[in-house]
Amino acid sequence: MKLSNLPVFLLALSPLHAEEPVQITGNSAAPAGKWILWYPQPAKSWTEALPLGNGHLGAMVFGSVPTERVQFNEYTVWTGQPRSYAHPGASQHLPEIRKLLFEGKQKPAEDLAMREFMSQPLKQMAYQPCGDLWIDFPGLATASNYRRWLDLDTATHTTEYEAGGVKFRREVIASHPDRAIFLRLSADQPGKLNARVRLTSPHSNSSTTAGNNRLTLRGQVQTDGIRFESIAKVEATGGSLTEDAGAIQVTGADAIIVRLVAATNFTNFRDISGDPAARAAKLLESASGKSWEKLHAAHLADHQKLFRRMDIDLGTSPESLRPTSERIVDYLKGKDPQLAALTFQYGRYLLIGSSRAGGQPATLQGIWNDALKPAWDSKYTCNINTQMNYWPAEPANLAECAEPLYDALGELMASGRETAKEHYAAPGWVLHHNFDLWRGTAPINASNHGIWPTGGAWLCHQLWEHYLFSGDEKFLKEKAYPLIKGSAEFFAAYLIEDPVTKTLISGPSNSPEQGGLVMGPSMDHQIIRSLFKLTVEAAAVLKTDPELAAKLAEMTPRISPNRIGKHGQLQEWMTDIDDPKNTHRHVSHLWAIYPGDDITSRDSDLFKAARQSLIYRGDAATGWSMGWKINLWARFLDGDHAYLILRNLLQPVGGKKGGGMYPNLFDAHPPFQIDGNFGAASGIAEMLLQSHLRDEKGNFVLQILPALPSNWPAGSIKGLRARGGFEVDLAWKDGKPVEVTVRSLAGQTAVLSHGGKSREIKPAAGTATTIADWQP
Ligand code: FUC
Repeated sequence: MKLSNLPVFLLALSPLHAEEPVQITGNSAAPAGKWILWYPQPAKSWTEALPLGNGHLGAMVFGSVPTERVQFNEYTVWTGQPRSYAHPGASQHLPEIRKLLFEGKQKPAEDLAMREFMSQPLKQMAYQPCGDLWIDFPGLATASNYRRWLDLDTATHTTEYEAGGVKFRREVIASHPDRAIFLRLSADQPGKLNARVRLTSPHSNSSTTAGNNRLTLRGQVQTDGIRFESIAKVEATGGSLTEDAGAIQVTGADAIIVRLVAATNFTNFRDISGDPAARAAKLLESASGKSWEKLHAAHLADHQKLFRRMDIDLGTSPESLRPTSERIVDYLKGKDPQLAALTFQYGRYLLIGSSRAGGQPATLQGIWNDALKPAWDSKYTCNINTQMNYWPAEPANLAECAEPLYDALGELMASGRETAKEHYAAPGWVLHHNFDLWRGTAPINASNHGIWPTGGAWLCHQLWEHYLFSGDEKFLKEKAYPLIKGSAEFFAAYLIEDPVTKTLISGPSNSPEQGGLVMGPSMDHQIIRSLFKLTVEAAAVLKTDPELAAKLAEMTPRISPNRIGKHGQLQEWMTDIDDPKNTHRHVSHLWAIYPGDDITSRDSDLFKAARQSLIYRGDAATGWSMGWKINLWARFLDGDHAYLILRNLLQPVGGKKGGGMYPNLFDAHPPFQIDGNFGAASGIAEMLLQSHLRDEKGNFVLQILPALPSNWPAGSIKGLRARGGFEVDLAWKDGKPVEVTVRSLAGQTAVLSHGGKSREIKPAAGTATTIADWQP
């Protein structure tokens, strides 16, 4: 049957039929727990609701009375369908575009590129919401002792309130082992639960039917493309259950459990022949028949295996007991150091929720999106944003959460080969500044910023970082190296000699996302130089491809170098045209400092110039830009400046240049964009430990507390990861380390360094060395 022929119950299900909000009276106290976001009122908007996720489903829980709303996402509900975005024959115009740019004719070059070089179609597709689960609790006029909270340690959302002398409680989890969302509703007296459960979708081509204690939502995103099915199964202990007009009514129950699953026809980026109904039924079957206790225990074991790898203490105060939204408002007062620790743990929590093996990478909004037309399509922008999403993965000890990104890269290589061939007549693969579920790799939107070919090369750097952090040669050989090699092959063919400097340069490209189409933006050269170097190193580790390695080694020193300009700045472009008053959010030419290491503190002049560039760019910025600046100031070993930016990021949304936090501690571009949450988490890690430098023997230097701000004089952190396969616990007092424990996974030598002094240690693989009373 075609979907349009199905009965439509949407009118009866409309959220408008929800009852009026009830009046909340009385005060409630902070829930127990160390890693809590809590509120004494229900969420009125989406950015007040709290996120749960299992990498396949995302949920935003509102905790409202008398109608609970759980807005949910399924990870493969996107617009569009399998397709190639490459522009056949685009490469024929490449020489002319380059020629025009070399002649200084930017506008004609951009016009020609717009006509002949852009992806087909010009735009990529959008991540979509799936549905909403509603639970009406009729007859409530007032509620007291209300509170709702998210416990990051248990990944459980709880809502509590009292009404009519009865204490009600709702718990919600998004379980990874069971690939489902579970709700348990309970009361402290039997027979008191009356609830009406409904399931809707914002997609117009959707409908819900009720039967067999289940609500089944069936929908289609567009005429062709993704079809989805979601099932909510309602079970009551005591009381009775009836069905009407697409809803399930529970009357007089002691407790209720709702099991929610969802699936689509998506199999992979080239195949959408799956059967959503069969998949959803199977998911429901395996999520059924288990008690709440059993489900919750499996969920906890899975979540805590990742979450509890780390702990952090930056100081505590009574402020940490206040509702989270109030803490954000008052963070500027400097009395609430725990909010920074919570932000760190929240970044880890959000990565666990939005990016798990077998799923899709975290989008611009992680896995949480309620809009049919989300900002920037809630897709993957890879001239900073997608990369930033994964910055905490290694240092914050969640390496396996990056697996979806590595899987996506395998697909991007397939699609990117076609783009390399059609757009550049080059071997290997290339990814420009965006991709989507369909793995578009060609330049999108507009020639002045869409033509930026180093997105894939940057992501190869992250593959290499995973190898450096883990020492996992199997990963390097099987997953990383084919991608790294393919990217290096592309750039070896792509680079062109600049007629003026005779260096090898990139182009047509741009310095994201300003200055228009140019030849030779500095960021490209930093990324490509790093790519060539790491390819040579990887080939040596794997004892392979000596000819390619020799070729890259020969080309590397010919790539256009970093240059210092007339304002003492690191030049963003080939020519010295930087405007010191330019406060653009992108700080692309500082890639060399972080996340790259093309320039380090050992290159004193360039390091100084890069720092000067960051000063010119200013502190105020959008969320992700502040996230980047925290990491940069940490690399510039300036903890107080890093802290200053973190403080600005932890302001309520509304700053002139953007940024800030919503009440649910989601970061704002604005609107909500999750990269700032992840950038903040990695920035805090970078302030406490750095490991990008190596000594003359090639051992990693572990810089202990390299950028500790004066506001965190005493504290501790456990479980930070460092390059070389180390896990590090640190405790400090009066701004100085007092105890350092280094566990080694790979048995390598580590050079611990602090305050200009260093000390070599070599714990055997699987063992730890603890240094109390730090004496380098
Ligand atoms: C890039 C940025 C924008 C935004 C978008 C998703 O285009 O320049 O600020 O973050 O990605």
